[in-house]
Amino acid sequence: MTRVTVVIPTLNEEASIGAVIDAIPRDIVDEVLIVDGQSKDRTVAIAQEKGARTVIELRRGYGRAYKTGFANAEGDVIVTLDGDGTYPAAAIGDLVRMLDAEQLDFISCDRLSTLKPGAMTATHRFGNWALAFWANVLFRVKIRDSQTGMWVFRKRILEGLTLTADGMSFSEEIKVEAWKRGFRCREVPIEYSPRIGEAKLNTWSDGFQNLRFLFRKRFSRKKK
Ligand SMILES: Nc1nc2c(ncn2[C@@H]2O[C@H](COP(=O)(O)OP(=O)(O)OP(=O)(O)O)[C@@H](O)[C@H]2O)c(=O)[nH]1
Ligand SMILES: [Mg+2]
Repeated sequence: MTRVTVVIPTLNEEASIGAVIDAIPRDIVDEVLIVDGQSKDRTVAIAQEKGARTVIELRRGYGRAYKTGFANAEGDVIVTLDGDGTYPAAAIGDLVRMLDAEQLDFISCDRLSTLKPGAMTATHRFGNWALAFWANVLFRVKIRDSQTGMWVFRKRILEGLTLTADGMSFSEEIKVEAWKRGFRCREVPIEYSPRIGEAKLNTWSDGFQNLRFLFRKRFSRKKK
């Protein structure tokens, strides 16, 4: 039997984390693992009340939190989500079944194909387009939504990926790596909703950092 772990990094998501965990289908998901960056609010208490396992990662960063989460996940299949209510947890069952039925290694959930007005600002839409454009040019891949934070993948592929980013660039890096290392990857459209609670992403600094990261990764002399 395939075991499924949902990993969610959190930083002050008390307004939404309870509803996010409640929406996860427990008939298919064996473990919900919260990687908390020492939230100052009730995020961890709420997650524990809802039956999630929690680990604390004091080192800052979205990518850092995921690396810790993946190392602690018990499942053979890992599903990722934000703690802010933007991703459709209810779709997890269909996505995991698709991974198995189509014998895929990595599904990246594409927010941009079916984006509703209001779910993403025009600036973020442009940033997403620009970052995907450069990822595709630099790494000769074909990814529509390079920044989505919802992925469904087999844990074993992590051994074959070189994941260097500790910040927000982790999201584009894991996709570029999965695609270019020859794993069976697919993008599947999902519905994306407006965020609940305060954003941790800084549009301009994270946007430029993600762009710079792509160039650095591509042209770094170290063989990665
Ligand atoms: N543990 C941990 N979690 C983090 C950190 N930074 C962000 N997160 C969490 O990672 C998830 C993604 O961060 P968001 O702020 O939603 O970033 P985003 O989705 O790019 O931006 P929005 O579109 O505004 O939601 C959220 O659940 C955050 O709480 C961090 O440094 N440590
Ligand atoms: Mg988010």
